[in-house]
Amino acid sequence: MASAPFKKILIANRGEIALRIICACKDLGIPTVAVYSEADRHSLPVRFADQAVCIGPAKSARSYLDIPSIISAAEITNVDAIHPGYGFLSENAGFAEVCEMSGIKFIGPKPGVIASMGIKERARAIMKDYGVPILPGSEGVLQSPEEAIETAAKIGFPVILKASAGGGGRGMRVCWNAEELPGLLNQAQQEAGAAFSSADVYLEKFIQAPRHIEFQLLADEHGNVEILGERECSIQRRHQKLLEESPSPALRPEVRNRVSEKLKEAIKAIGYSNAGTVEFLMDENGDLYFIEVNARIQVEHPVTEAVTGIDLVKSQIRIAMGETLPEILGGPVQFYGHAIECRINAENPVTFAPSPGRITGLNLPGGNGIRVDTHAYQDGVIPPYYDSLVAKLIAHGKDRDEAIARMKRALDLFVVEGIHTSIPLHKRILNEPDFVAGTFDTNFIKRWM
Ligand code: MV4
Repeated sequence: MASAPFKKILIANRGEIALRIICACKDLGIPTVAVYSEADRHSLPVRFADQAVCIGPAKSARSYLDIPSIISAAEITNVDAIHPGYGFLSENAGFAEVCEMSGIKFIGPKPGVIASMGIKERARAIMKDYGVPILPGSEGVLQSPEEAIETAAKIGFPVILKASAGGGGRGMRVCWNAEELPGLLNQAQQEAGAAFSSADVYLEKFIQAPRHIEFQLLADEHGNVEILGERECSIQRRHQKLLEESPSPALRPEVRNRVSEKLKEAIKAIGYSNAGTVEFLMDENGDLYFIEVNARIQVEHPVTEAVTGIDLVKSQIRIAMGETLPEILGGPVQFYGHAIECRINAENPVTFAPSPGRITGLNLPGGNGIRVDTHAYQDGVIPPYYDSLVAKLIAHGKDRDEAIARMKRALDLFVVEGIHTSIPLHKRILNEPDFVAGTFDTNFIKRWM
């Protein structure tokens, strides 16, 4: 079914995910091109890609976000595809379109689909149309303070105002009564207009102590869709996830099955292709409500890989080459055991302040059930310009208890010297009774600190 296998792939990213994509390409026998900023000249992706091109100075705006520089690098190295990783240009519909116009395959959904999923209020309306549960809220964008008050009165306070072009927690306002609603709506619209070039705001019932649960999907370019279970992502601080696991300890099988079936239909109808994540909030009754679609591979994808045995990045590339899901998966998706990921960040474990610098000592754990995805090496430098992710530590076991035990063992053997990391924080989380019991929500870290 493959239209034409790729002869060379450019990776428009850095750090651990660039290395992860290089590994998938090596597994497929496809040569790679790394692009790098001046700050990443001595990084492992540069070393392990077949070719490497410097695309500009350290600042992302002039390197990893610089579309003309990346397209130039792709043209001089004669690649036939670009993998954007996560962050940077991964959900930039304009970039996907420029790739397409330059005859380079963008490894991700079609530009029009990326654009429509980026309009959160539109994604919400589409999901509703296909029977995916959404929270009660406004029908589309709010047109006036009066409409906001009327809608909020109908569904009941508290409500949350969200920027339609926002996402990931930016441009939101929680509102507790009708008196403060017009002022908060105005603030939300101002902020959205300044930050996202669209002042569109919508409204939803506010869930005060939700769990964050997201479904992984793969869709080929021939209309086949598979849902690869969910990830529990409630352990986070200020919208930065710290620890993720699969399956969720809180999701009832009946809810998982019902939502998966609805999602499959919606994703088909949207014409979504490649890998994607659909985010939900779980309320205190254990019910799920759609919030947004992430049209990219995510940081926490390895926990899904662990429990399904499916290589998601390899699947992304094969989908982009025109292969079908039945060819790629080779049978029904099967789930085994439980997986947990700890994000090891270069940061102070108490203040969370970034802690860039040189790694003077390093011991990476291994052993049964342990995976480490990292671009870190002895004497390597974590630059201050980008996110602070140093490594992802993934533990897999037959059940949640075994995964936790293996994670604790691996954290004990994980040594990073020269910079501060979140390793001590993870050791503490893994010993918290609420974490061990699986009884936590998105306020876990805030409540605990
Ligand atoms: C919400 C919510 C409560 N009620 N929507 C934050 C990120 C963005 N993707 C959606 N977010 C939220 N939306 C309603 N109707 C609470 C959050 C939220 C949150 C969600 C997931 C994980 C962490 C969070 C932390 C604070 C707020």
